[in-house]
Amino acid sequence: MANESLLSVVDHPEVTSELKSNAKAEIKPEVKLDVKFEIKPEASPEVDPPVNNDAYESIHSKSPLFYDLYERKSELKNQTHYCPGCGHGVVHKLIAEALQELGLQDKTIFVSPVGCSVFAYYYFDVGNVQVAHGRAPASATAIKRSCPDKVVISYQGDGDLAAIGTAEIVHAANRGEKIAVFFVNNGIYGMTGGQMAPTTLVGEKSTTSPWGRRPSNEGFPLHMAELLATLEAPAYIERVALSDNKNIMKARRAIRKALEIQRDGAGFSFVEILSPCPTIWAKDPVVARRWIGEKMIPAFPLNVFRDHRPEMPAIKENQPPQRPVADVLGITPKAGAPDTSKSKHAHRFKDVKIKIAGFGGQGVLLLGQLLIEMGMREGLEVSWLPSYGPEMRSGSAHCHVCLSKERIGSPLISHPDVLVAMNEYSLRKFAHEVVSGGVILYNGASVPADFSASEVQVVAIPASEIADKLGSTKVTNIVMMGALLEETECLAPGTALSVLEDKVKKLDLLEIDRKAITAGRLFIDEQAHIGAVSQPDGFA
Ligand SMILES: Cc1ncc(C[n+]2csc(CCOP(=O)(O)OP(=O)(O)O)c2C)c(N)n1
Ligand code: SF4
Repeated sequence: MANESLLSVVDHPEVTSELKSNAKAEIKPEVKLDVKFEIKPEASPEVDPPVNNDAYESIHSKSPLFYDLYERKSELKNQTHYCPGCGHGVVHKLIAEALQELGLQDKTIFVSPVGCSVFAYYYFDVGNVQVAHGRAPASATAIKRSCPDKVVISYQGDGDLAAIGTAEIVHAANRGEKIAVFFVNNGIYGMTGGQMAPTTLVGEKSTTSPWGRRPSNEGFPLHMAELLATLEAPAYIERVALSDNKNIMKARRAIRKALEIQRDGAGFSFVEILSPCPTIWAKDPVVARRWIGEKMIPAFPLNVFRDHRPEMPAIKENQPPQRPVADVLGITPKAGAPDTSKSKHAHRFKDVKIKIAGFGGQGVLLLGQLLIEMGMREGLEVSWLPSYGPEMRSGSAHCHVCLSKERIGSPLISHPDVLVAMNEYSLRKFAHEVVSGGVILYNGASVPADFSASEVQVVAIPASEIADKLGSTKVTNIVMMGALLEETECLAPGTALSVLEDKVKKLDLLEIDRKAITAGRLFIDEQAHIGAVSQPDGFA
């Protein structure tokens, strides 16, 4: 009976003729007769025997490289966003398994592209960076060069890699960047609804080639593996396919090999994976896989195009100077300036995340820059991420400042410890982001009557007024800096003064800046905290 139902599945009109004949060949009538289920005497022969799940060992489980839950949408916590039968899911699984087998999870940084795989960071429990369309090899280059001990993966579709990002992939390969590129070639733009890609086959229809791709008009398909194989630097280039289980196993080996090459520091690897897109191809997932074998592989032959470590000529002369950057740029500290090599300030925090927000022209970005300069002089890791609109003045502007004793993973701050709100708009806009136990320093005579923030200490500082009295509204941001230093003790006021002395060339303005820092500090010493809560541990 079980075999009869199998045969009826095989006879389903959507199952291909080859699969049907293979399956039917395997399901011989005598096999049907030989099948003996352990049916207990009392069970009806019309009913399938109960399945004892405990009798089976589950050998297929989600790789620990994937998150337990995918925190994208509540209804998608246990499944990916990919369409049924999409090749991206298979490639993700192969990459996860290879990283796990090689023990590289904690060393991996995955660069995801623009395309259907843009959300790879919801799945892979590794370091993740999502980058602009086509730029993954350039970003991967920067990441690998700054973190040479990491395993950096550039994961890209064919629209991403072979259209908008053609230049980036060619130059990264030509430089022999020690990254692994996984190029998922489904011959179409999947995410945007099926426009022609450089890899679309001759005659293949797409929304932008409704009569089929014509070489006379759209050119021939681009063979990226072959193209890159003309370069000297790449260490490994292979094209594989997800057309059937045998080829999937070959894809598995190729992905693993590319990662091994990077682990061993051997050079640039590139694995092109012919992959199904059942949705845009308007094909059943089984038919889509078969189509890869029938149509794509003849046009994109599977092959190992390169498998050797490139020979890099050792050039002794013209080596770049191996000296500290400050030396090379001629910006070594002047005599009497603070010793930048070690911390002058006993920091009580591990890291402090500060968001400074206001209007353009209020010195919002400059305040952030001054803080990171101070942080550097105190031996901290620092980052500064500006964000501002197209308006030169009066548009909204903010910046993210991280000061840390450890390397900073991302300069982006979603939940600051401190918000410096230079105006009411910024106070209302960003207050909810501040962590519980954090501080808001607000440039205003008092906090607006209808404003409330729970679990956060809000301090109103009339910084603009103080600055006016000191002789220049321009130093409002420096008054706020003084308040910030006094309130949080994140950096030493002495460092602030030395940075200002180096940066401010006009002596009269420098004098006002000095007074502004002092005024901001004094105000904090004398002001009343509103809604004060106890300070979080480790954060002054
Ligand atoms: C600069 C820029 N240009 C165009 C787009 C629109 N866009 C988003 S995804 C995509 C194509 C993705 O196709 P592919 O790389 O083949 O990936 P797939 O979705 O098939 O996996 C395009 C053109 C964009 N987001 N950004
Ligand atoms: S549109 Fe195609 S590539 Fe995108 S998720 Fe669906 S099947 Fe995959």
